[in-house]
Amino acid sequence: MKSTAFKAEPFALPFNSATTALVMIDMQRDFVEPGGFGEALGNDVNFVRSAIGPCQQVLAAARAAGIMVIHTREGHRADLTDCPPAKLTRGGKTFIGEPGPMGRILVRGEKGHDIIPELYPIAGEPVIDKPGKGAFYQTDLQLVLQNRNIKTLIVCGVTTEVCVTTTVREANDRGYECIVPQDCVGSYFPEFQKYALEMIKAQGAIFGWVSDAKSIVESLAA
Ligand code: TIU
Repeated sequence: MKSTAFKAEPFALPFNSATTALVMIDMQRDFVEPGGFGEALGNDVNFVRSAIGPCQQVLAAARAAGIMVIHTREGHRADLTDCPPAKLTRGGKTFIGEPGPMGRILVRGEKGHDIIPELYPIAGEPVIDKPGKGAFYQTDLQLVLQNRNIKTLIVCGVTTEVCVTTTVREANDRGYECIVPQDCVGSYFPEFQKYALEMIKAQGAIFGWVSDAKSIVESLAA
């Protein structure tokens, strides 16, 4: 059992590899490739694609270190019965469930809903399907973490100010210590990226810690 600390802001975060998990949030085609939900909402997906490379580095390091790896996907049942009507029309138009170049937008089982090939889960890595922005809402994520005695979460993915920080806030209230590598999260809005990260680490790590892929990789390999 290894015990060390992640270099982070506002201060180093001690962790134990046996009780640490990597949570890869919503690295789905729908958010990071053209023709998906993100673009339908009016966003330029090029802003979030910079996170893919650093996420690959952290994912490889997590697998090599043998820490738990969990992936999440935002999306809905094909009949949309789990999609709140208020979410369906968000953005002023119905996108969810509509046909697109990668299948029905944000619908489970469709090509656009799946995780990008660069970060595809391997056997033994749980995939959590979530109907909301937070990964704990209406999912069994907490049960999965509890059963493995996980205490520390490395949270990567998209988008920084939406699903990543919603999940960090949910996790923080449940007693998990979250660390976010800043280059492993992406936003369609550079200013939201900056302030979302600042909000996490402000006030003495009010929600969690902020680090970077290089530091996480080094710590996991130590
Ligand atoms: N729109 C946006 O920035 N994000 C989402 O709708 N979902 C996630 O962040 N995954």
